[in-house]
Order: sequence, then structure tokens, then C-alpha cells
Amino acid sequence: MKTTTTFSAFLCLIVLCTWSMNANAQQVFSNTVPVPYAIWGPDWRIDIIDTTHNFDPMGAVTDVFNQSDGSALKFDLNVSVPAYAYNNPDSTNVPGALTYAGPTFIVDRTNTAIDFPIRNRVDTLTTVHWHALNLPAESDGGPHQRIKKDSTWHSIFPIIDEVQTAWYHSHLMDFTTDQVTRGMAGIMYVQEPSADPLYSQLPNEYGVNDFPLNIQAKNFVFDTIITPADTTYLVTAIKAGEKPGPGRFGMVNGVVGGSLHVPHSMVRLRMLNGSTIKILNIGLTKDPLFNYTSSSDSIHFETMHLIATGGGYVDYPRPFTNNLLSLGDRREFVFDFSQYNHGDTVYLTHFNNKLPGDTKYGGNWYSSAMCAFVVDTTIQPMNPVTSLPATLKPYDLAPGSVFKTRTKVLTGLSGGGAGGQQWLIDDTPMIMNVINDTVLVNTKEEWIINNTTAHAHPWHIHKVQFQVTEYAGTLGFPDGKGGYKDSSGIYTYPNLPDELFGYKDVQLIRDGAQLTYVARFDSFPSQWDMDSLFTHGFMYHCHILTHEDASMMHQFVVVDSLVPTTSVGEGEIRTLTLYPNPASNSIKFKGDYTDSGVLRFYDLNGRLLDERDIQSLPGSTISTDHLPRGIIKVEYVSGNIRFLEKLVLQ
Ligand SMILES: [Cu+2]
Repeated sequence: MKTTTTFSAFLCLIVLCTWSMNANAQQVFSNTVPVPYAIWGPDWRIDIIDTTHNFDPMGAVTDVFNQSDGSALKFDLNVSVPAYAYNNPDSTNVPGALTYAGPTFIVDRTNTAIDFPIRNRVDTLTTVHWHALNLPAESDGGPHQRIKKDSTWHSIFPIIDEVQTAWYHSHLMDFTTDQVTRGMAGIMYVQEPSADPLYSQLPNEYGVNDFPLNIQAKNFVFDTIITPADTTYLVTAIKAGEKPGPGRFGMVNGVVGGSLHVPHSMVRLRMLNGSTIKILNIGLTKDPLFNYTSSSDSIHFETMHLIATGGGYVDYPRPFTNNLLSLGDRREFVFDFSQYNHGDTVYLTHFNNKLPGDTKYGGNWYSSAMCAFVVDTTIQPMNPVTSLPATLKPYDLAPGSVFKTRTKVLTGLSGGGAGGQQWLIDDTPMIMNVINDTVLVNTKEEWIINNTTAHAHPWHIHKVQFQVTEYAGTLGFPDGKGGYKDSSGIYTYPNLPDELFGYKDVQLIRDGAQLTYVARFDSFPSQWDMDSLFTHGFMYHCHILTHEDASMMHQFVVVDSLVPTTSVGEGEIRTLTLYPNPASNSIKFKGDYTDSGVLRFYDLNGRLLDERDIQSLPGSTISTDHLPRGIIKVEYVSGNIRFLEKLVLQ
């Protein structure tokens, strides 16, 4: 696939000379931005597979950039490299196989449990975490829900979240960087066409005027130069985890230099920053900004309208030019392409990706445009949207008084962890069997996150959508010219800059700044109440994946009223594990929890199937002959403590 000839190398050298005055050089957009196939259900199966992927199948990367010594390097990305994909090869209605990342799940809100059987076909442990969703901790797909090779994990939960764009990705302890970087990520739409009055007023035709954009900045590990005179690098592997860096190659849905054809009307762009490390400053421009060289240059950004943050609709379509997109965060924009002519191009640009004062993220940027949108009047949405509603959804702080306030301090140590740095919360690392916080279900809490490090961290918490009530310190947000406004102060609700507004599960906390938010830790529909259990933790962590892997992560449990918070020892946990699973005629338990209690079996709707008194579960053999085949729930109540596990009976 590598087709560089002496002649084209010569041309490259000419181009190189032409562009050597600038940090960035010409990029063409000859690839097609893939629109991941959508799965509407009811067949939600996915397989995690090893695959190979070409990030530049048409050879769009033709440009060069200067090294500090003035010489130039050319990267050849037009090769297949190892990757992971979430695929669904057994489904008959899949139009094309993915070679990278995952399909888009389009899920209606429902109080009925959905079963996502996830089969691990790769030669490593992994997990699949549903980022942004409020679900039972046992279905969350965090570090505890590991899926072994050749086994299937059933993640079962109702979709009770607000209409929003969520996503799913690997969350394996210590290895999230590697697995997400190599493709373990996909997007999920939560929608409610039957009850959401905004559904029909906003672009909603998948792949026509409604697009998922998994925006990533990647680094690649290259071979050494074949011959110095050739100045050509070859891609041999994607392993940003080992030398993560800022990610020089910007891409959308797994291709660099891609074009996406859009209709001559309003289009909904659901942006996810799925990068490993880099915080993006995203905007739409008519110019691809190749010649940008100075922070005093003024860049014209087109105006988009923000309709939703990570947790759902905002109050009204808020005009934005460029905007800060933190790692793991999602933003939905609507942009009006009817102002252009057929064939016109608008670029999705990530501008000068460094944060102010952070010299580590400086340097020459390989390309500024992540993809090109090409207006195509032959694309005809069934129901083209020509104007936006004046208002979207009322926004107020979550009801109720604050039940408890917690303070977390982001800290770091030099000399350990990934990249020579250990990142911590409250000076302590993530330990799998230590619960750091116990939250009483159905309460509202206030969390204060104080970043004492010299690095910005995008704070992320599972299960809940939070609302910023105060931010003190330096806040970096786009200035409309392509850089950042860099403002210091105390911002208090309701007088928040747009950057801090809305339901969020990710918020960037700049170095030295302090974030305060409120969130409700609510329960699930009645048949799921029993799942609020202290044995399954939810995570909160920095979403810079290398920081997460370097231990800037802790866990909390949400307990119900049967478990007084005073009796749950934060920092201690005893285990009880059911095996085998799947099982047929009987099950056993192992672990160090030997207290007497009551063992119950339920079906997935919460109907009691069987109940018996137990003296000590470890060592007992429990017959399951009389129970229905399929998935059932096994509950063990002992004093104020409950264990819960799903069991597959074959
Ligand atoms: Cu961090």
C-alpha cells in the first residue's frame, strides 16, 4: 500500500520547500469519513474483535512538517495497523463490518431491561463501560466487570437517562489507555421519539442530517527512517499508550483527511472527544487554517448552535464559535449548511490544541483540520430542518437540599506511574478492593474538586450528571479567534460562562482551580432497587487516559436505606464470589464473607423464585436444578449487608 515513488518524493520536497515557512502544510481530504452502522435493537449483541485498520486508505496525508533542525519528515499513514473493533458479525442486517471502534447504538428510553451480551474475542481481559449512563453498578462496565477471552458478559439495565449522546469504551484497570486508543470506543444515542417534543424539531436522520463524530487526536509509533534522504516514516503500530504525547494526527471516526457529505440544510453534529490525552478546541471554519502561525492571527469561526451537553438538552440553542471539548465529553451542535452552495466545504478544525502556558503541548501541529464537510444538494433528508426551536429544555439545579458535601484534592507525585508521573486523588491511588466513598441513594450531594497540580484534568464521574455551581481559578475557554480566553475568577451559578453550563459528566479543571458541583444519586425503577449495592463500585477519575491508568481514580458505592452508611466501612470490603457462572445444576461460593443470611433468587423483573436460610455461603453447594434457565439474579442478605450477582443458568 505504500506507493511513494522517487518522483512523488521529489514533488513532496518541492511542496516541503513551499510550505517550510509554516508549521503546518497542505492536507487533502480524499478519505471518506465513515458513518458507523447503527444498531436500533432488539439484537444488541456485540463482539470485541482483533482487526486491522487503515487510518488513511486514500493516502490523504501528503504533508510534511519541520523538525527543530529544519529538516522535514513525511508520514505514511496508508498502512494497516493492529486495532480493536466492537463488531456485530452475527447480525444479518449489518451493512458493513467495522475495522475500527464501534457501531452506534440508538436506544429508546425504557423502563424495561435491555440485555447487551458482549463477547470478548480478543486475547486480553477487557471491560465495556457505558459512559454517562445511570445504571446498576454491576452493569456499569467499570474495572470490576472484567470480561475474559472467549466469554460473554451480560450487561443488563433499563435506559432511564435523559435524551442525550453517550458513549461506551474499555475501562480495564491500568490498561484503558491502550485499549481505547486502539479502537475500543463507540457512540450511543439515547432518544425518545414518542415523548420528546424536540425529536421532530431537530435533525434526526442518522447518517443523513444527524452524524456521530468520534473526534480523536492520535499518535503513532513509527519505524525509524528507512533512509535519511527519503525522510519517510512508516506507521507500524498504534501504541499511543507507550509514548502518548499530544496526538499529532487529528481524525474523525477513524480516518485522517476525511470528507463527509452533508445536505443543504441544518445538520446535527454529535461531537465526542474520544482522544487519549488531548483536550480539543473545536470549531468550524471556511479555511482549513493551514497557514496559521501566530496567536495574533485572527481566525474566523462559523457560528454553530449548541443544543446539548453530555447530559442532554440545554435551555435554548446557544450560539458558539469554537469550543473546548474535554476528553470523554460530548457536545451536540446544529449547523446550517443551507448558507452555502453545492460543493462548498467547511472544515472541522481543532485549533492550537495546547492549553495556555502548557508548553508541553506546544510545537508544530501536523494538521489543523480534522475533517471536511462538503455540501451536497443531492442529499435530501426526509424532513429537512430549516430553523431551530427558540427554547429547548428548562434548566434548573437539581431539587433538594445538599445531604452531604465531599472534598477531593487532585494531587500528583513525580517519579512513579506512567510517563514518570503518578497521579492521585487525595494522595492515594486507586485500589480495586477499597471503596473510597459511600453515598446514600436518592440524595443530593455537593462535591468540591480542588486541583493542586500543575496540570489540567478533565474530571469525570460515573452514574450521575452533575451541574456546576461554582468554579474558582483559571478557566480556559475559546476566544473566537482560535485561541483561549484565559480568565481567572470565581464563577457562580447562575452566572456561569457557557463552558460551565449544562448537565455534565466531564468538566475540565485547570491547574490550581477548584470545581464545585451538585448531583443527585438517584435510584432506578422499582424492580432495580435491589441493585443499589455496596459490593459494586462506580468510578470517578481524570479522563486523560494516561492519568486514569496512573491512578487518578477512586470509587464510590451507592447504598440504599437497608444499609446504614455508618455500618459500611469505607476502605474495607469482604468478598463473596459465586461460581461457576454460567452454571447448570448447582452453584458454589468462595470468599471471606461467612456470616449467616438469606439467599434469594429473582427473575429479571424482580419476581422471587426461591428463598432459603444459609449458615455460611462459602463451602455450601446450592442446587439450581429447579430454577428456570436463562439469566436470574442471586441475592444474599446478611444483617445490613447485601450481595447481588447475575447468574446464567444453562
Ligand atoms: Cu488528569
